[in-house]
Amino acid sequence: MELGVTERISVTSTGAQAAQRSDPGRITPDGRFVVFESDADLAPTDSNGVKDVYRLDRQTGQLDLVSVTAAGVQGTGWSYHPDVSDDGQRIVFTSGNDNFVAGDTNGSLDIFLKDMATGALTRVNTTASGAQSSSSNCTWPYISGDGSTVAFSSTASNLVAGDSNGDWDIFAKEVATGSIERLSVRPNGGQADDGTRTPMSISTDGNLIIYATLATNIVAGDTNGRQDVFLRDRAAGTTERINLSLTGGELNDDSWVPAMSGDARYVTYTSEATNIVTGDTLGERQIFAIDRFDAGTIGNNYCQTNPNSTGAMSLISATGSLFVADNDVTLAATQLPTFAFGLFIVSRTQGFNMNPGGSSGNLCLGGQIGRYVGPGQVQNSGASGEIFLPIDLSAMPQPNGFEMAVAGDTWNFQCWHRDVGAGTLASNFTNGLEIVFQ
Ligand SMILES: [Ca+2]
Ligand SMILES: [Ca+2]
Ligand SMILES: [Ca+2]
Ligand SMILES: [Ca+2]
Repeated sequence: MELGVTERISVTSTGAQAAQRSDPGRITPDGRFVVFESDADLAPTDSNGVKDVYRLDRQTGQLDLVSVTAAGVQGTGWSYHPDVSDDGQRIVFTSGNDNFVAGDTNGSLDIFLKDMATGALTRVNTTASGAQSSSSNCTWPYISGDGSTVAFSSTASNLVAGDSNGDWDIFAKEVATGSIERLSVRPNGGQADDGTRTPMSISTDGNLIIYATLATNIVAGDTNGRQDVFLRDRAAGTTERINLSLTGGELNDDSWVPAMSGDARYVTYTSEATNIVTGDTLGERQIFAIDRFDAGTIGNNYCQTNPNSTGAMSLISATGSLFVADNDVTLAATQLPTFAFGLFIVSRTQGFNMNPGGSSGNLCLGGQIGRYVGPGQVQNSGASGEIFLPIDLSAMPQPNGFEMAVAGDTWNFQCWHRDVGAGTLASNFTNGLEIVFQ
């Protein structure tokens, strides 16, 4: 293993050692910019003797004081908890200073946004019309990777209409329009029955936010009395609980500190629950990860099927990843008659053709229909009555040759199989399976 090079970030503009402590910050995805807070006055423009937010450009070595107005006015109190957009140009932080913007008379912690390109310093925990938040603290800001959205926690009751729970909520502010919405709400917009505070995590485009809360009324069936992890889709107005057990049920202990990749594919969280994975007998805090696009079973079934000779319905399903780049999809046909030959068929188009060619089943594909008939692809269902086929998404069989599946494509699958009939070559079909690739 190669060790790589470690550099000290929290140094003065001239590279000298800081006189006081510095605390954790954030780094842009390209590794160029690091934002952090420091008790030490690291830059020549910083003479206030209190904690400030800094940005280091690791490419040029330039160190900038962030918690300062465009006119160079320094804060008199602490500025801390920075977060940064992916391009390093927009930085948010918490501050108790009342001299950064005109009209800051709430005597409370506010959230500020620094535009490094223009130097502008603005307050973002405001109502849609720009009024300051009531005398309640706002903390722990997070900015989306694209710099469009700032999320934070607050007990303020005046940021949106109808906030009467007297408790912590989380909010999202649109930088461009000034609009603000409460995120810790029920699907119908109703209030949560318990408070929500950070940490949380926000997707690159600002649309998806994950957070943890003890509230029991965010989703139906939350009866575990434990803190759970929720995913809010702002555009869809939906919220789902995503820390689930092996069987899709509730966890038996608390979960905290959710974090999410910018594309919202990967989520991690800490939990003491013992029913998340098999063989967990520890009962201590552990870290868990979810691949939201590798949820085991993928795709959606459609189309009517008819019972086969066993009396059961032949069924199709798929496991793996919805991401074409992963090229990880395995088709499965189950509940087939035993020791029956079968093969999978595929089309971009759905259809419905009842009892084609005298089959007992129905063809659920239309348009150009390809068949998986390559070496080893026509299989015998054996004693289990099942057939599995890993497929190559770069070579989807079609009548005129192979085609490549790409993100955004919809492909439909079905399994045709032999069945026992009255001395004839009877056959049947599974139901259909639609997969929309990402
Ligand atoms: Ca300072
Ligand atoms: Ca204030
Ligand atoms: Ca509230
Ligand atoms: Ca719960």
